[in-house]
Amino acid sequence: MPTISDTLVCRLAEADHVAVLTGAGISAESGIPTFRDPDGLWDEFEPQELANVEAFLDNPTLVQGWYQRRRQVVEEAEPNAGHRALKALEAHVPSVSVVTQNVDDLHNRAGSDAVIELHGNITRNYCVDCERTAAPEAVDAAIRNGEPACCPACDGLIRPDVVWFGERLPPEAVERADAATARADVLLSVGTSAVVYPAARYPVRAREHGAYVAEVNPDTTGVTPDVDESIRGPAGEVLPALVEAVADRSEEGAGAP
Ligand code: BJW
Repeated sequence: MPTISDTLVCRLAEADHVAVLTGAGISAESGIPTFRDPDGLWDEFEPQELANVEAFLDNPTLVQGWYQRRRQVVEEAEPNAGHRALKALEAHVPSVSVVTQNVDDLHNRAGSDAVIELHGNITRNYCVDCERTAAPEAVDAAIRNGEPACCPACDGLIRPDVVWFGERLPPEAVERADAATARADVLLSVGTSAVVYPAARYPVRAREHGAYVAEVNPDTTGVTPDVDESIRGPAGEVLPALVEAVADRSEEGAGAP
């Protein structure tokens, strides 16, 4: 098990508010590929070809099909020990916000109370023209017939509710994430390469506001030079050990005269 400092455990046990920035790495142990690792999604596909609005308008059937397959992988996946540990942290810290770049819904399914989805959610779809929500079954049926999935109400194209490059993040999510990271006593950056903005700014921003910042990742990331502590290991092992250490420390504190 990689070393976890006493400072981090103490700061978490004493924190009023913890913010956790998560990325694809936390879901890797649930069998969902990351983007930029070897064997990641973008080892096989160019993001320019699939994850932007121009690609979608050029070839909607291709892009809808790619997202439909990824949605199916996500629907079959289960939250892992890392997601569950973040839910368990709520028993020891008054307020925990999970600011996620992931679109896989696994923090919600693990039961985390305050999940802020910066890049949307692949399980939802909407019409690009009338913005009505579209049922995934409508997409599945069209793809089966080799046709672009279109809105039953206005015939507009249906797209996944995710944020592509060059698109604005949902303003309400950004507002909540800004507030959560500015008031955090501790920020954990978990399973993200921290190269995509504006999310990658949050660890730096939290530290500027006085938070203790730690990252959990087997590899170095874009924010490694800016964090107080790097724990080099998989989230599914490190986070349960970290939360157990915080629970032990909280119990010791409660028992103190
Ligand atoms: C493990 C592990 C284990 C493995 N345990 N860890 C400022 C500076 C420079 C550029 C910009 C800037 N501001 C904006 C930009 C442009 C752009 C950007 O950031 N470009 C950079 C690439 C340079 N940003 C945008 O375009 C954003 N929009 C925006 O800023 O709009 C402004 C605007 C204003 C007004 C009007 C209009 C526009 C949008 C960004 C959207 C990102 N979308 C994607 C795709 C989502 C849909 C989909 O799923 O297909 O989001 S890109 C992709 O990257 C996805 C992810 O959420 C995101 C981050 O990736 P993540 O999660 O970090 O994954 P990986 O694969 O990179 O890393 C995995 C990590 O896990 C690795 O470190 C592993 O080591 C680790 N790991 N196993 C723990 N078991």
